Amino acid sequence: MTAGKMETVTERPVAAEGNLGTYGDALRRMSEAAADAGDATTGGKLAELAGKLSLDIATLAFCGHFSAGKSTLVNALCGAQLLPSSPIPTSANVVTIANGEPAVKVEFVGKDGSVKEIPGVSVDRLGDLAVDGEGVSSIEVRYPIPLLGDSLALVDTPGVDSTDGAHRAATESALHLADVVFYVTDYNHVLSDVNFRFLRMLHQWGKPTYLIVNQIDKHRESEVRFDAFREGMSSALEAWRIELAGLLFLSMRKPDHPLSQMSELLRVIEALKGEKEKLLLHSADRSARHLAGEFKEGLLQRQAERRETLLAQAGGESGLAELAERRAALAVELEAARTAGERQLDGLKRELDQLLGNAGLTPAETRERRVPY
Ligand SMILES: Nc1nc2c(ncn2[C@@H]2O[C@H](COP(=O)(O)OP(=O)(O)O)[C@@H](O)[C@H]2O)c(=O)[nH]1
Ligand SMILES: [Mg+2]
Repeated sequence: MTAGKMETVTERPVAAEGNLGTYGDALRRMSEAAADAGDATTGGKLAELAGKLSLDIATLAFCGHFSAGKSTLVNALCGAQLLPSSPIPTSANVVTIANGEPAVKVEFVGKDGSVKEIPGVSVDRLGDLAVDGEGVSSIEVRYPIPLLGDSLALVDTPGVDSTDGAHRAATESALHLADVVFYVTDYNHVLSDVNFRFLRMLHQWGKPTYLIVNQIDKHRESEVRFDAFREGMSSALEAWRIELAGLLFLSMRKPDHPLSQMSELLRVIEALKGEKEKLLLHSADRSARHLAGEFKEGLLQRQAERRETLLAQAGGESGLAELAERRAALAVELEAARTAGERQLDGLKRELDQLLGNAGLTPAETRERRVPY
């Protein structure tokens, strides 16, 4: 694949048919069915998916190593310094940005697990919260960003290599809900295993993924020819069996660097905007199938657990074998008793026939004394 030959995600076939409304209804029915069958977790996730579909906005998530330049890129796309950017790990939270009048909605989880909103946060204070938002569960920002229109939202995530479990979990759940992923890597770290493992996982999820090699200003043609570098990347992607929706090179530091493809990225985002409905259906369909798989796994697990419980009640495998033996022995006994009973009955019948057959031999006076019917 070459950077110049760019296809948009939606040039690929989309599995889902129908429109957002009918698909949303189907997801809600699936959610109820899962909850009724005792799987509240999957039921909740399906309901969340239906809720996301009804928002009618496609989300483009930016993920990758910390310091790859994700926040710098998201700021550039927004045309404003909304997010903190620095060489040390900064973004501690998943931040969602949509077009609109400037506003910030911050939610945090209290010690008792309840979700509360922090009122009156201004866009200028966003940086502090995104960096040091202990307990902050979600940050949603609105800002006038014509590029997004009312079709798209951008999501900035902490690094995929974050050592904080909560950040990793937040990143993962943001990626689950993302319709398209832009995986950003620093030019110097392109070939790291973490990148390929992550890209492979996104591919397996069926998530349309664009790979952005940022900091291309660090490239030195005297060290390695750009063509050779790109070839090396293509081979590695092939070896890992990763299919990308596209590959782009950028420099946030030097926007007019000859290798930078910012205008191409903007063209891709414009194209995605026009394909919003297809994107939403595609990812809802993928996620629904994934959740159906999880539901099935859960069901099998619960059945296995029930079997274990019943088995324990029966005294384990040996108890079960004993019970089976005893059942077989009883069946034999029952059969024997039945046969003996039948044999006895036959004997009685024969005796009776004999008695009645002998009736002709009864003396005449006895016969005459019989009461007529
Ligand atoms: N040389 C160079 N540095 C960059 C580029 N993009 C971002 N940086 C710097 O890399 C550091 C990390 O950027 P940031 O956006 O915070 O990365 P994030 O952790 O992925 O969000 C900052 O100091 C940026 O100024 C680039 O294209 N070239
Ligand atoms: Mg960041």
